[in-house]
Amino acid sequence: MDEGARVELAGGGWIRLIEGAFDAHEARMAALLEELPLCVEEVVVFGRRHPTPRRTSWHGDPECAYAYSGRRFEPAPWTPELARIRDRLEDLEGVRFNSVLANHYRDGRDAMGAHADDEPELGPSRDDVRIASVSLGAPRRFVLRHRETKETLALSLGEGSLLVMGGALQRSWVHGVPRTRRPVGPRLNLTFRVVVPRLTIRRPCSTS
Ligand SMILES: O=C(O)CCC(=O)C(=O)O
Repeated sequence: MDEGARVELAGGGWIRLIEGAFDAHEARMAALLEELPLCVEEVVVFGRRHPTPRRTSWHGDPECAYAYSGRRFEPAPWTPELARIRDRLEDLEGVRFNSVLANHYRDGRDAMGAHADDEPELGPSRDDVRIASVSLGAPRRFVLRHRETKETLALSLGEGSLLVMGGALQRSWVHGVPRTRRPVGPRLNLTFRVVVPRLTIRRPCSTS
């Protein structure tokens, strides 16, 4: 894959990987690990509660609540380092991301199962969802799989890298970070998103 080039994928989605988009990654990761209220959340899968195999925290503008895996998360405020990265992404991408999910993988046992970021909060259409994923710390394998053809694409997301996913990728492909038996150090991943705040439905006033 050409550094920084946009790669079109089957089904109308695309990805772009920029290695080393963010410098000073060790200091950034240390600052973020201090600032973020990371914790192991319980999610509901097939009616059963499970602890997530990683630590997470959800941040954003006040109206950016987000629901996934049977839970609804209210956003914690932007921290100084998250806001710096968000502002840099706005310069790079021309998109004002209003929320971010932080995922802390403590070692190779921490992982994220195959899924698509296709929650209704990301807009009415799954054909144009932009996600900017910033990785700090140990490189991990990131695997994309086409829902129908099962074609797979594996990337290594190294420290300071930026992976942008766009178009209809979330409709046609799933992605995840598999467990590994290799000894790997901690990694912090930040997936910046644009949440469309829920519309307030106003009932017409009674005229009688
Ligand atoms: O850690 C990663 O690179 C993936 C994170 C992810 O898929 C997500 O936050 O939805």
